[in-house]
Amino acid sequence: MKRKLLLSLALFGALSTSAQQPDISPLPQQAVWKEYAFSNASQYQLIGGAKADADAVSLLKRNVKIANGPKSIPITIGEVSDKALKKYIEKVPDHKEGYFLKITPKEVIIAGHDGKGTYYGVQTFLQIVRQNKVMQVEIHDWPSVECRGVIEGFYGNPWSHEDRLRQFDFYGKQKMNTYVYGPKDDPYHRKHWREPYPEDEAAKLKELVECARKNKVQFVWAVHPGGDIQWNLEDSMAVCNKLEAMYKLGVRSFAVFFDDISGEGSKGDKQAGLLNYVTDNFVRKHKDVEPLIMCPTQYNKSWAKGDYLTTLGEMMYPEIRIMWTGNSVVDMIEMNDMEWINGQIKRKAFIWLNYPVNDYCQSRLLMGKTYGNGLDINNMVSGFCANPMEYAEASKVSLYSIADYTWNMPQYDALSSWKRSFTYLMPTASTAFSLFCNNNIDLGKTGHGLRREGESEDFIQMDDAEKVMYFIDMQQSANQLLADSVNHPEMIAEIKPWVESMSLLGQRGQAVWEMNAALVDGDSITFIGKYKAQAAMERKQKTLISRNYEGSIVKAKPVVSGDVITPWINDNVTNLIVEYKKQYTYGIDVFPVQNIEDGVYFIKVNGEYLTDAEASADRVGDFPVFQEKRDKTNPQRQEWLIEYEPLTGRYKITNVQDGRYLNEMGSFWRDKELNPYEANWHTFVLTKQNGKWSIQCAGNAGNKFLSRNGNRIGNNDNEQFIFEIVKN
Ligand code: LOG
Repeated sequence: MKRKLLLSLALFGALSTSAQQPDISPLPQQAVWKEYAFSNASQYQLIGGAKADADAVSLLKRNVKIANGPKSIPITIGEVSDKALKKYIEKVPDHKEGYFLKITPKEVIIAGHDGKGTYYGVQTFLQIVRQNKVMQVEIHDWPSVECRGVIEGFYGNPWSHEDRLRQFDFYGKQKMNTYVYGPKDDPYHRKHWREPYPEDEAAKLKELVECARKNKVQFVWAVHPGGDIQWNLEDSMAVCNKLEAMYKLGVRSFAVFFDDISGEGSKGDKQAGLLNYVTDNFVRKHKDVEPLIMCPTQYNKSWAKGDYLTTLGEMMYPEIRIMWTGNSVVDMIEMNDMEWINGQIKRKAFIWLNYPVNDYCQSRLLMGKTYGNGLDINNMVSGFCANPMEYAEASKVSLYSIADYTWNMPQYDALSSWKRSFTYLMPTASTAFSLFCNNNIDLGKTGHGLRREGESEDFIQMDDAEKVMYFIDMQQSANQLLADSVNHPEMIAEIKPWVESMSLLGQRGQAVWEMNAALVDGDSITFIGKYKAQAAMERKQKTLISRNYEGSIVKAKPVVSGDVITPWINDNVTNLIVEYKKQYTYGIDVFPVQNIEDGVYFIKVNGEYLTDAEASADRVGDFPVFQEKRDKTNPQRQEWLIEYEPLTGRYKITNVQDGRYLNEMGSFWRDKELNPYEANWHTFVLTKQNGKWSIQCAGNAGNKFLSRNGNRIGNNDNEQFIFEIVKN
């Protein structure tokens, strides 16, 4: 009884002082909160509205009640240069896009450094008056980074028109001012860059540009000509013509991309020449066009060689901005990275952050916290844009934090920003959404190497009983999210295959538990029944497909908690089967059987032999290739030992010549010390159909299939029965 009383007292204390202090995002630079000012049912009277930024005023009018009356609270609004605001000149931060906002019981002041500043002041005001009780406050606020936002620069299904409209509304609210348009699979951006957009698409782009403008977002349209550009006047003019056509649709800022190309198009001096030509003949011909942005071919340090970057730095007009992804393609950015690149290009790099983009790890959603970028680089960058996932809504978890980070870098806190995003994005299902995000964090192993910490963090610490509860929670949260599609149809439609997978994972986890209990109880019938149910759910998980519509460029097979809970369940099922087989014979034919005998085999595709071509024990980063002919000198290079691995119930494949195992990428070890053999990573599921085999990764290595890729063996998402595995 006593304890209860104490608790409610504490709660009351908290309520009276800070319950109304709202979470403002992005976090303002300086805010001093005081007591209660007025109720949110108040009505207001505008002063200075005629002079003030029109978008700011219309935003305000759309969201609060404006009426002249004795009880109306006056809002003085405008730019500091306006007469009505002159006396606040000392209060308004001397920063582009900054603003001063003051709320007292008697009046409200919204004073922008400029039009965007006023607009952002209104956005902050609206977040505050959404509370029941509006608090008194004085806010001085300005952005840390000049260009903040998003680069739609991924491979795969470009965002839809509606996705983009919703994004711009979100950017306006989150004070992000830049959107770079460069979806790799828009043919008029890259492949057919010379051609104009068809009329209907042009009309949509025009609408987008207008919507961006209203939300104070600079719409930057990018052309990607490097794949086939000729370095002649005709093509230089073709670039200008295309940009001119986009100008007519309302675009006022442009970019030229040369990423992911090779050959003639990748020459630095030619690229610099083109950018200067376009500046002279297009940009400077218009009074209202911003300096160009260019994405270089060597856009990260690991690819930098020769004098490419310094040539760009010396040759290109200083106002042209140059993009940079960091030390590698996918990397977080720190101070010394900026010092290095800025020295090379003699200007401040414009960051293209390859996160949360998942076009190279499509089975995973990257919805973890956005961490790892330095908190001191704001003066070293000319812009900071994040490349998102093709899942526009799901990307907002990270983009919310990108807004926080770029607006107020010194005070950015990755964890609290991440948590705030759940309530902001999914207010009616934030707890379920939080659990979902917690299980969709890491990328797994990819060629780019980035990993993200914290996946299913709570689960790892839990004891057995808590784990069962967690599985139940996964299933229930999934149901809640699916039901919340009433409130958030777009978000749920995007993440649905992952949500369904999470539900099945939760149910499989519960089944594992029941199998374990049945084994302890000596109940073989229940054990087999639960095993079958679990296996059926696993099969169902494998049938889930994202983006499964006609015309979809990329379809994905969802993986949830691919590094923690999925392998945990798989390993436990395998161990339980091993235990069961020691004790019982009832029903054992339902388990996967050892379907190939241990022994030495050839692995062939289309009659060609998988070969450890230049075997030598100390080579690193090595991989086998397919060869047409039998190797006469070292026949063992083409022989593979396939062995059953009892702990995992899968197979290990090693080359007979030098004993190196085949790993989940279809390569040999990268480094003997760093990548020693581990059954959880390096065993495969072998399945036979019509005389041919599929070889599938499992355990910690995910569930991709090995396939033939050129003359190598690689992994991908498609089940392929292409391997002939034949006895020597
Ligand atoms: C592409 C980008 C892609 C990303 C991640 C740049 C500059 N270009 O390796 O379009 O989304 O990596 O896969 C890239 O990052 N190439």
